[in-house]
Amino acid sequence: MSASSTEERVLHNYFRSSASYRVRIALNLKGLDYRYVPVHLNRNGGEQFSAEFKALNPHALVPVFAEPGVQLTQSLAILEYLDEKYPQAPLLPASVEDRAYVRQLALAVACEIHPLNNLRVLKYLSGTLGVSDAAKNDWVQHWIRLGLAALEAELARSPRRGVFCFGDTPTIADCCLVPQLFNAQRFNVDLGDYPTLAAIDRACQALPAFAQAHPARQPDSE
Ligand SMILES: N[C@@H](CCC(=O)N[C@@H](CS)C(=O)NCC(=O)O)C(=O)O
Repeated sequence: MSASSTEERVLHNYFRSSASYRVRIALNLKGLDYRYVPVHLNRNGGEQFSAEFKALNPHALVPVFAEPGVQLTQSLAILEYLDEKYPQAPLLPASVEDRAYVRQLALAVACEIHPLNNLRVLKYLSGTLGVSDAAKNDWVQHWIRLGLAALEAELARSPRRGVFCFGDTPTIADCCLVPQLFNAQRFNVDLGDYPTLAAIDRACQALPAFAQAHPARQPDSE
């Protein structure tokens, strides 16, 4: 059960944003209700650039998470906060070594793949640098494939892998991987090349916490 009412816990986010999707999964895994505040990243030139939103996050990026006493940006910081504040359904393993390993996997997605394909990067490529749509798609697919191939190699050989990235309960690594795989499919990257990652994705999607966090199930979904 949640410690606060839905009105007190708020997630400013966008249905298709993978950083937002990570946090929705974690909130669901922990059984925490929240108020969904949509921020449309394309409409009106991008609602993330409004003065109102930039007062919440000067970086003009979703998600922003807030509950009494705390307002946070950066999805990984939010996931770690939730895990420390609400220890039910832990998102990190027990030992310090295993926790570092799980963070390593999560950061491989969050630092090495996702930032290169963020909306503002793609807008800069096509708008400022005049890159064609075909070249922009090549860019996106290149960085996704490079990152996913490395993760596939890493996880395929990992003795710590279970049904999920680490063992048989979901961790922050799965919270990051699943949205990245959704993103990959949006950009026509075939998951058949990554059988280990695809199997983890299927295991995650079978859990209501992941299924309910899916972009297609959100109130602002188009
Ligand atoms: N490292 C940040 C990334 C946040 C981020 O890049 N959010 C994207 C959506 S996934 C965004 O708001 N993009 C808006 C833009 O590029 O203008 C996090 O993990 O929260």
